[in-house]
Amino acid sequence: MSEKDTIHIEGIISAIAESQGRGGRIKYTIISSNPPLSISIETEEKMQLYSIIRLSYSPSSREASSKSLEKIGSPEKGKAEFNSAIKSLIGHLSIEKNLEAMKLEKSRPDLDRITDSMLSKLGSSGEEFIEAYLAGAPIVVRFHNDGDGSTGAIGLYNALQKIGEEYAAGDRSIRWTMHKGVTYDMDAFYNDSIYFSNYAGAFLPHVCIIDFGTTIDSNPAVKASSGKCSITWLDHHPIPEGFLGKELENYINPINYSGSADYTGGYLACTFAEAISGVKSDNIKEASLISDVSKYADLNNKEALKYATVLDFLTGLKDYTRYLDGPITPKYLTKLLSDSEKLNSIYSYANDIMADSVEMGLKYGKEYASDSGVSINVVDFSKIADKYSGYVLPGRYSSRLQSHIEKSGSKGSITIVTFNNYISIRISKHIAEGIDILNIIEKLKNESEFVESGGGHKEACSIKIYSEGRKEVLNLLLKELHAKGIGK
Ligand SMILES: [Mn+2]
Repeated sequence: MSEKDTIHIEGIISAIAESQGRGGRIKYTIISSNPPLSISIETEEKMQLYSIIRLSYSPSSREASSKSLEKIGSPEKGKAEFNSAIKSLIGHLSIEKNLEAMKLEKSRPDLDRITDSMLSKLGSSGEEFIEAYLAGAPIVVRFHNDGDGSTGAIGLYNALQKIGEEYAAGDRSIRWTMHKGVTYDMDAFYNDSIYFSNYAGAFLPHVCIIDFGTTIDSNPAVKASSGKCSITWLDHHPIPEGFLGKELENYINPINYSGSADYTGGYLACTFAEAISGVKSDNIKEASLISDVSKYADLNNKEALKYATVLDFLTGLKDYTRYLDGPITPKYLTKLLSDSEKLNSIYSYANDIMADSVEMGLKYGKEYASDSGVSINVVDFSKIADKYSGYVLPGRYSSRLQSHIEKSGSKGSITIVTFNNYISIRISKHIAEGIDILNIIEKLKNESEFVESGGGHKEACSIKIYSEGRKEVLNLLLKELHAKGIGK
């Protein structure tokens, strides 16, 4: 660090993290109001939370000198001044201005209307999140392992990069985790708790959940998190009765703001990210709509379609290490999406595999035609899983197969894909009402001891079964459909 561009900064210690991995060194985060900055620095020196300190800092190299630390004010004094210091720093992000700009945005009227009704919530939750981030609280971001969840993580990552470039120096404690499954369960919570240990600070540690978790199975972790960490929860799934997460201060779901599940999780997280940073991620947002088969999806947006296909492909792999040389993080994905050669090659590969597997499904599947032209196609997914081990999850596969059948001139279709203890069902929109598949599933629950659970939407749902009863459940399901005059 050269002497000549060094300035002296005064600030308040807002976070202390001790870690064995640092060889006895302690990481401190310091909030300065002038210049507005959050600095993380490592030293062996022992200091107290809220102590006021002076240190030398080089704006050009964005480095602080750990040798220069000097205590100049007591923790009592620092604590009394801390609130105005952090508010002054956050003030520079001009979240209010971002929200105003978003209000004027009218490129997607249907979606903008929902965004508008969420704006003040996005602003207040965003402010809490970014306060914790800049004050050095450890953060875990968990994003769902699909195109929708990963677009949300990318949007948030890009926002934090921009804010970090302007207002933060030194390492942040943030971990990005691709999350399998739809529950924020106790395993995940314990895992996060370990990451949060050895930390003391002005704010609680923070978990950000993107695009999953709205189920009563998350309730134990929601309860356990109370007082231990704050949760910013960005999800768009239907809220079941008794789900405790919806009571959390920073639970945001467009369903509660005159929207529906078609306002996707990734779209929501990117909008949240825009509120705190002003960074727009239009094609990434659009990709989330395509990935989640939202009614707002614009399939003519070729760039977004490419992103969605590639992200769906990579996040659905059982073993992505065969394709990538690093873990799936938003940093990695951002780099990949901007590398057009790599992007194009994965895109065409993903399309080829999908086309092959759809062809295979049609070839080996069983078709039940009916006079009306509506057909039922039953496909055993295990053959496809054998061949393309690791790619294509059965649920996503049934969506693709269904849309392929619909496009090839059918008058309507019911696609049934079976795999292990799972049956995935897709039904064409115009016949879904008459079939009332959710009612059929309820019937099957009573009729067969092999049905464990089931549910979803009228056009897309699944049944969890005990695999030894697959044949029985499938036959009962077909019988119900035949009784409605389909496939017989
Ligand atoms: Mn989603």
